[in-house]
Amino acid sequence: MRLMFSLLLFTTPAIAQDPAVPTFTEVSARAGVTHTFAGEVDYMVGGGVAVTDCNGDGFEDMVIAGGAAPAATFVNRSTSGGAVSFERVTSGAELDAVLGVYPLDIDSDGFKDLVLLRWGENAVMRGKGDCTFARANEDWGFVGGDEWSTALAATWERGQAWPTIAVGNYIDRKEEAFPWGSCTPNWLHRPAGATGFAAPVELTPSYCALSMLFTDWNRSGTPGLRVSNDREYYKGGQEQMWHLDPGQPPVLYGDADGWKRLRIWGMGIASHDLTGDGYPEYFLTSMADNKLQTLKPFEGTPKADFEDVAFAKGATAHRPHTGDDLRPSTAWHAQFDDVNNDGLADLYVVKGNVARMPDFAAADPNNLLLQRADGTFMEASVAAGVASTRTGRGGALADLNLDGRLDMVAVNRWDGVEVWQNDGPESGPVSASVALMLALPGINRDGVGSWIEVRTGKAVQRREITLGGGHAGGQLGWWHFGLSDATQAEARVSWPDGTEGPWQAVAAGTRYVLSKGAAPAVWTAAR
Ligand SMILES: [Ca+2]
Ligand SMILES: [Ca+2]
Ligand SMILES: [Ca+2]
Ligand SMILES: [Ca+2]
Repeated sequence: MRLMFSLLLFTTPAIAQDPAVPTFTEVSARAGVTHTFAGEVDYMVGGGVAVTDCNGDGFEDMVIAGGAAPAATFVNRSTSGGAVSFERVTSGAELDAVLGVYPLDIDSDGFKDLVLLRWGENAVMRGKGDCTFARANEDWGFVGGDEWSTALAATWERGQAWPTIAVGNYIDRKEEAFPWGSCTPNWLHRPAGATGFAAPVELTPSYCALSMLFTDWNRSGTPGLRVSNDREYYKGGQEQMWHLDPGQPPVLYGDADGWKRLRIWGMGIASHDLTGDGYPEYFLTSMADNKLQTLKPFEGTPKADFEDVAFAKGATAHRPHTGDDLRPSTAWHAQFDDVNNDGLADLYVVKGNVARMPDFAAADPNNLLLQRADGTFMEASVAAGVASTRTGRGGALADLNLDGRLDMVAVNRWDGVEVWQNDGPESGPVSASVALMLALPGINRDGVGSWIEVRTGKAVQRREITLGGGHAGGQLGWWHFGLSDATQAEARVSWPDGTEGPWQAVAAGTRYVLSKGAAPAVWTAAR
């Protein structure tokens, strides 16, 4: 793969100015999304949402973990540009004890499937294409185990026709009296042929993972597996990354790779190439200050040696930014995406106390950190109307009504899910976006592991298509790019096999399906 060592940053306006703040309207009840992540200590972590189109109409649907209550499926009934609207349906995914939900097309039949992470046996659910799902553990040889599963990442290893799924497991759930030091092994489910999984391999040592992400951090063409771990419960542990070379057993990154020990209360991973050098940055959520990692300067091939630039970028988000509770924050789901369509990825962080921990903020508002042209972040969640102080866990940014603006979801412990519709900035220019979906024939149809680039003038946005990270939930569907005031842009895809497509013209306000060796195909909603 040709690497881009471009130092071109996004076009800086002549006069430095703060980003436009979008206005969000809380619409949960009106939109028909009524659901709570319930349960006591067994459900102190988790509470994720899968956002994906499970019935092929192009509108993103949601499956949301319920903890002690059943998981819930909401089918999107919005119309293009209309009010966000969902209908709760019976999908077959109404299992209890669900902590996390991730979408992926495991059997590459074109229908999105689900992995349900549970307190107890995990389940893979085959999607039938109409937002119904059927248990497939037996058909696909998937060992669900009997652990406290809290994290997931998936990839298609080179040469494989079936995905590899990593599952993070938390504290030994039978050790209630003295859980410290009783982290259980994470599992790696690799393919056995083209139609199922082999017996899982333990990823030892394991340190109570709460988020995992396959990411090609050094653009080698083979992703590593990042694991973010909760220091509250491990002994002698740290953050981790695994080499996962095709046909080889997993090997931990260590001193020789440049890896440095870092201990945090790791709860969520978000990644995005913020600096424009072609390599992703990683935001790691924790308690108190969060980390924003970037590669240390290097010549030639990068080492896995990261520095924390959260303070310099204004992204520590370590205590409540509003209200009078001055105790430190507790952060969970995190996601980079461009909520104001100015071409700069913003950062959404969902927050909430573990339960009633007295040393941490009880009223802990979520963050919406808008990226400025100089790469620093500006807290805007109060102005945007999304500074929820519910006990947050999972979340998502996704365009739920296909109007070209990213809407917002938060899943809350002991409280209702919140959905906010993005109505754009109250004043100032209305910026446009383009939405892209990948389509490969055969296997890995959604192109997980691809990189999408979108170019407007000298500015290039780059996005790695990953499946995992966040906190206990993931997304697979449209990929959103803000275009500021550009009416035209060019898009290019580096596919998972390393093939780089050509730059191709795309127009603002339009949706495209990108396929290998074909012109971008305009996609139009039927409603
Ligand atoms: Ca749909
Ligand atoms: Ca499928
Ligand atoms: Ca932005
Ligand atoms: Ca929208």
